[in-house]
Amino acid sequence: MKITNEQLKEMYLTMLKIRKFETSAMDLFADGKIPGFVHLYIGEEAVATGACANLREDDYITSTHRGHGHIIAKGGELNYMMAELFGKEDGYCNGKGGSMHIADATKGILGANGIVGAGHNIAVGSGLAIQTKKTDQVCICFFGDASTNQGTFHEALNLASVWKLPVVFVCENNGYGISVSQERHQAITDISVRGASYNMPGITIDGNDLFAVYEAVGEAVARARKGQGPTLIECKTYRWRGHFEGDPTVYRPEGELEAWLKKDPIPRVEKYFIENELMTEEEIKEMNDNVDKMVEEAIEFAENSPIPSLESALKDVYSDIVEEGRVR
Ligand SMILES: Cc1ncc(C[n+]2csc(CCOP(=O)(O)OP(=O)(O)O)c2C)c(N)n1
Ligand SMILES: [Mg+2]
Repeated sequence: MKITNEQLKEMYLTMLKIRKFETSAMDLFADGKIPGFVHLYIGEEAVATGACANLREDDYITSTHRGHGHIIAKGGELNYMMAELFGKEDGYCNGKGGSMHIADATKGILGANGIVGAGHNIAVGSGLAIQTKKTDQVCICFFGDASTNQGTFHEALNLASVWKLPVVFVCENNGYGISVSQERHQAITDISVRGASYNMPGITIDGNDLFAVYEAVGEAVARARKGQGPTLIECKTYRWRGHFEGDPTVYRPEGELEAWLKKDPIPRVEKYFIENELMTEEEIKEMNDNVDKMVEEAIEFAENSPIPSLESALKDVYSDIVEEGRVR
């Protein structure tokens, strides 16, 4: 599949946004500015970016507890995201949801999700809605390796395949479910083999290779749009940080992180830009500086946003009224 230079630059920009948003969230959490839990996506940027680059604004995604990257890649607003992480009134959920509940109906972002395996079935529901409405939209379902041991994963793949739903299942195999390594939580190496049980194409790719993700998901999205049904794509990747911020990561074998740091997806794209003379070092630096500014602005927006009032504590708790994409 051909990628234009403009598309590639756009994808690079998205990866930078994710990396810098997450690095800032890491520092802000350490400084005590962000309450609750944060699960960072640093190191996995190529998956969300390469996958979502194949989507239109009216397509859907479902996300996970590690959702910031998916949301940014599908066009989520950094300001509202950061304000939500801060627990502030101008956040996506008015400060009541935090990192794991960010959704944006205007962008087809059907929500981050703190329940492991819950996104699979939401994706199937959205696929059924698309099929019923007879449009050519698709839904990408993002999920982790450990979630493929949940019953919901199997139920979702089964129905999506039987009904030929326009869902692309994108597994982010980062090698761990919390502190439990993949070989300790399942007896297979390649999760893509699980597609065979449902007569669904399943492939394994290098999840740190932006081009590979873009192409594999692109083909799956094209099949889904034509009504040819779902695909399971396993992206092998690694989370650089602990499961959540504060996790001491004592369970990692020595040298494992260091080996994966060498496979950083971002410099790989920069190298491509330089080697193919698509961007100069200066242009790359300028783009980095611009993204730094965007994230700084988001932090300022979050800091200036008020803490939700006590009177609003019970407001919207059961509401599903969506206005401008944000739950009001
Ligand atoms: C239904 C359910 N069971 C258990 C948990 C606790 N839990 C939170 S994240 C997680 C591991 C998820 O691992 P994986 O799916 O590989 O995603 P990753 O964190 O690696 O991105 C578990 C068991 C939960 N949130 N929901
Ligand atoms: Mg995992």
